[in-house]
Amino acid sequence: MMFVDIDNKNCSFEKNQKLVENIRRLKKERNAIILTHNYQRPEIQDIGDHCGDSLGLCRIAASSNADVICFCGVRFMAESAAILNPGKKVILPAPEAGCSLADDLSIETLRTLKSKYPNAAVVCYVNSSAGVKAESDICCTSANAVQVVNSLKDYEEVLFVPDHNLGHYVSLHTDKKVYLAEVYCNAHHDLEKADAVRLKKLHPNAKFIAHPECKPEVLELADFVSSTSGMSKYVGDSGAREFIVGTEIGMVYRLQKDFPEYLFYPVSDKMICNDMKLITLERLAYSLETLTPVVEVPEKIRLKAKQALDRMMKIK
Ligand code: CIZ
Repeated sequence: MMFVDIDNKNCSFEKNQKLVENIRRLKKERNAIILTHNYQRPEIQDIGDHCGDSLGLCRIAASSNADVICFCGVRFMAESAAILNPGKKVILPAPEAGCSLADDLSIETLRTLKSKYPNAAVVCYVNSSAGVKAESDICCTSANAVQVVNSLKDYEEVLFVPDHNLGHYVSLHTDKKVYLAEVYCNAHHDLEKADAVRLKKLHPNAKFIAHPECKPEVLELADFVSSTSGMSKYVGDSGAREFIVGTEIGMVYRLQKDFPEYLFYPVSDKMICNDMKLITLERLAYSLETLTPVVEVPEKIRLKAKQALDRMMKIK
């Protein structure tokens, strides 16, 4: 029977070392690539072949020649890898890892919104189900959402789903009329303006970097608003040495690892996505050992969803 230690509390250093060795061995034997999202636990980020945001990981998945893509993230990310790589086995060590954005916008709701705004292009954030992608004209990530919307030269109106806050942020950077859905990322939307104000007072020399899934009143306080990949770039380029990080807590580990000479403060210790923490070394090892759980997308949906992802990938 599978042993699952969700909190990884029973893992001693020696046990972790053994698991790491096993994972490395299995990875070679299976010709697998391990892709880890920036919000994963530190030990999972450390063992990945690539750690990044969903756009970067999508691109790597699309160009990799591994036989197995082991996606350490949440379901919609593994689905995207499966959509782009029909000949490969995609495994997700925690199949129950969901996302409030993807789970809270049904295909039926999207169809209702589409009939309300028939002239609008449908732009769908990758944090969405394969079925929702299949009903959309083009996908975007938080790294390219503004670019994607502005690339739609034939449209004056856009229906942006599912994330309301990201869509609102996009609406401030385009001349198009943007219609929004009432769906939010719990981890980002729960961040309050008061949290940001308190941290800025505590660290007056720090730059506040915030994710566009946060509320508009939080974003107004930010020195820089961007996806996690944009945050990494900004930290490297800005010349500042201290940063208040307004996104899921896993990104603080990633930044501290990449920039050990700088200081990073989480804006709130409540910014945790529990779904992103479901993958442990044990579950990763088990997944590579058994090559399960496999993520598959029905072919009819896959082909339509792929069109929306391919259109996004063409935008540089
Ligand atoms: O696009 C992604 O991977 C997410 C969910 C956040 C980010 O900005 O990287």
